[in-house]
Amino acid sequence: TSGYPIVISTWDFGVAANAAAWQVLKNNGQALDAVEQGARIPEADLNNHSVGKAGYPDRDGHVTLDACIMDDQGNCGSVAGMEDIDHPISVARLVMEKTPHVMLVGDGARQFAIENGFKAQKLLTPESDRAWHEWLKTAKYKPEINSENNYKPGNKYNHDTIGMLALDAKGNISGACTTSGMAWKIHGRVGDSPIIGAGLYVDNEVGGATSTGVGEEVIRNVGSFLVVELMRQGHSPQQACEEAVKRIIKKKPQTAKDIQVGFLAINKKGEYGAFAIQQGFTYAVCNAEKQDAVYKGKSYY
Ligand code: SD4
Repeated sequence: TSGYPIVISTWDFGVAANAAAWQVLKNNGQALDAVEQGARIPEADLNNHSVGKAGYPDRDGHVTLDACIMDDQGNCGSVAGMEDIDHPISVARLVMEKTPHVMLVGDGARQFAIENGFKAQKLLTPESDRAWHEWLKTAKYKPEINSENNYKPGNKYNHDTIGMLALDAKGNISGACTTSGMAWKIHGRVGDSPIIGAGLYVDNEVGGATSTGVGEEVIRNVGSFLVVELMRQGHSPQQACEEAVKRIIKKKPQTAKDIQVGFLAINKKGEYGAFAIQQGFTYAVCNAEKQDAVYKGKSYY
């Protein structure tokens, strides 16, 4: 399978996000606009507890959001640990377009968003608040790395960070990644998702990659950059994702047994691939042929 325009996203809830991105791509729109519009869908979905509004909070009850975006020119923007703002992907884009910087964090990101017209609002929903109180009953003083990363096949909570990659009608690639991070994380913890090269990387000469799962292991291995570099060296997207997952396992075999990390990648031809440590990683693909395809990613275990 190859060709473009095309948009691919992590997890089955990527279908709805892809549909929004497709509205842009099918009308000859730019990949950058497509991934922003796509990522906004799960950010606004109150049933999704790992992205945007209604995301599960950190152990102190703060919903802190992470997102980044990267275009075909190598421009990128990112926000991390941002509170009270419901569309971090759009703030990340503004960081990219309106500032000389790549990354804004915490209060500074929030303030920048408000200065640019975003409204501060409460992101913790009653349902997420209940889940947090439930967790507090047994709370261990460290984040539960697998609490949201529930990769068991068929599990209805199989919802996670969204990473999205689009190739537009001109063959240009952009990507977006947005998340509320690990549920019950230590306040201030930042994962891979807003870090260029870790949670997302795009090189318009080669392709793009994004990741989901336990961000610490992805950061350690600069995962998405690694996938893109492997494609540059001639690997297919599928081979590149497999190689990057194996690198993570090789570095920390004991840790890797109990966690999930998945990569999703696309190259300039519109060929795509995915691979994860554990079973249960799904991804959504949307092109002119079929708009709502969901595939099971292959896995190491
Ligand atoms: C993180 N990779 O914050 C993200 C979130 C995620 O399962 O995918 N959690 O580490």
